[in-house]
Amino acid sequence: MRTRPSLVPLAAAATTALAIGALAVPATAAGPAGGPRGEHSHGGSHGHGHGQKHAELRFSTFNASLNRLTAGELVSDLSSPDDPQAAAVAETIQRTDPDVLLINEFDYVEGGVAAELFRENYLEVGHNGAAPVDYPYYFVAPVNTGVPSGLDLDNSGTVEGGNDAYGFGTFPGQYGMIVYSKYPIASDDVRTFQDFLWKDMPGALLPDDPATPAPRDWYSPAELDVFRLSSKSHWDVPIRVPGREPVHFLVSHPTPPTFDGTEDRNGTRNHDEIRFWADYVSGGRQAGYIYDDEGRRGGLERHRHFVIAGDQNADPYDGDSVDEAINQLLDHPRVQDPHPTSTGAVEQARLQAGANLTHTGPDAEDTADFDDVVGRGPGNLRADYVLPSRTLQVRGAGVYWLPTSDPLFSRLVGVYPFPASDHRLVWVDVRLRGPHRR
Ligand SMILES: [Ca+2]
Ligand SMILES: [Ca+2]
Ligand SMILES: [Ca+2]
Ligand SMILES: [Ca+2]
Repeated sequence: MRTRPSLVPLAAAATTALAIGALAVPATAAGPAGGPRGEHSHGGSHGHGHGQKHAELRFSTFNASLNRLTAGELVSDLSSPDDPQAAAVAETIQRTDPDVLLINEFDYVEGGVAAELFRENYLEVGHNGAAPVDYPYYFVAPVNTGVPSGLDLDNSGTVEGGNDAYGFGTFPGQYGMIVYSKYPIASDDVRTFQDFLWKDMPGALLPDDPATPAPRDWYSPAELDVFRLSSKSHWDVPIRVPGREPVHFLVSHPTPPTFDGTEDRNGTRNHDEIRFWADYVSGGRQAGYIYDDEGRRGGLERHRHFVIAGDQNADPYDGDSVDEAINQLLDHPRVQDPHPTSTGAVEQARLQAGANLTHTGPDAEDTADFDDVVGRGPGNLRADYVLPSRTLQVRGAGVYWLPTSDPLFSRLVGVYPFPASDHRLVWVDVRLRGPHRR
């Protein structure tokens, strides 16, 4: 374990304090007093910053399975510090110590109630010798999962249940997401894309009902008039790093490309949910069709720093996603892929065998431990991504998939049924150059 030198000059810290006072915090965000910390240590291999010339940040994504079966259950579980799964998730976060973290599958609760309970009762409490971790800032907002559409979206003949919601879920907010940050969030500049309509994406892969001759008609015109592209939401959350240009944390959780029929309505939606960020970071005309929930049009300006994060539910080689779905990001000229790996994924692919034996993608890059029985599950996949813009210098990357020989394996990683999640935390360290670099 290495200690990272302080990243924040004193003068910049003072600026930060002013910025906190200026935060017009919407109901969806919170920013109590307290700037970025000074020194802290990281669990993984980690480069050093260089005094005050560079800032180095660890960005992470973690599908933490902090979703529950009913509304209110997550708040109930997080209200006391003794939920073993939440504790394993928190310890995983503490041992990897991200500066900016997206958690997928964290039920949305109004007023940040679940966000604050998890922070106070789990993240700020050390687990099994891991140091507590402090996130003075978070952003959370409503999602489409579990919100009834009132339409028969799965063409079952009745309007009911998770498949007829705007995104699959059995109550509003199930499988939501949250961003935690050690650095201030530019709350006024956050953009959300919960309401963006799929039909408004040019060339959308609208699914076809194979039983009719008309093309792309799985959804009726009336359904397409309200059908939202994002199965949860897409958020552009700008992170303020003192003395640097902000880093736009672009987060989402595209729907799994499964649980459908030959029309592949979820596979095509997954593809276009991923395409949304590809177009967004292209900017200019390519992003001209995009509008946010406040009606502002367009994508990201050129030369902006960004980090795309989330469970994209798409592996570049294996699994059920539409071919090329994730390559829209991996091959994007403004995006770099640090190829995070682990030794645990290699070991589990060998031990679990089954579908893993026919995979063409590298086992070392897997991030999710799915069912391996051939014909029943896809095997282990690369599903979770942290993809920085080419404006950022990558200093390191990894997947927190420990090998069985690690004493923490059974408590934090394990095998099905998992102690924390079927997904692994992915981290990427990036360096932001100082403003006066020659
Ligand atoms: Ca239905
Ligand atoms: Ca048709
Ligand atoms: Ca597996
Ligand atoms: Ca694999």
